[in-house]
Amino acid sequence: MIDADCIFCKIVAGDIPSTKVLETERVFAFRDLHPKAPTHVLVIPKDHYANTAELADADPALAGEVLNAAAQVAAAEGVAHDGWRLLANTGANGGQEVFHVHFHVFGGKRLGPMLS
Ligand code: IU
Repeated sequence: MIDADCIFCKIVAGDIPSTKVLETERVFAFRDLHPKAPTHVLVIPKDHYANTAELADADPALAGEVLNAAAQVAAAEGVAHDGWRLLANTGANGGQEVFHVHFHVFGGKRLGPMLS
């Protein structure tokens, strides 16, 4: 399921360019345009779900695939050993700005207790 107005759906389709880091049958990962750490990758399901709750409710197996892909990204980026952060802002109060569910993979530096 694709949302024609969604920017991340357009990235998955290749209609908007991105720097791809990993792709599986149902998951896509690309570099964040405005990185907040040396490694900053967004991991998303190709199908459109607005947020983490929608994804988990509709397709828990896919949520697991996204989590697995995030760990693969961390390993491929060389940050798995020193540690990394997985973050999914959810909803307006959670700081979510793009309403296609995405998981941020941060790494490559010592992260503080919270990213503001
Ligand atoms: P948020 O969790 O919804 O706040 O994060 C959205 C992220 O998507 C943010 O870090 C942006 O820099 C990033 N991003 C991007 O990488 N490419 C885009 O075309 C757009 C946003 I729009």
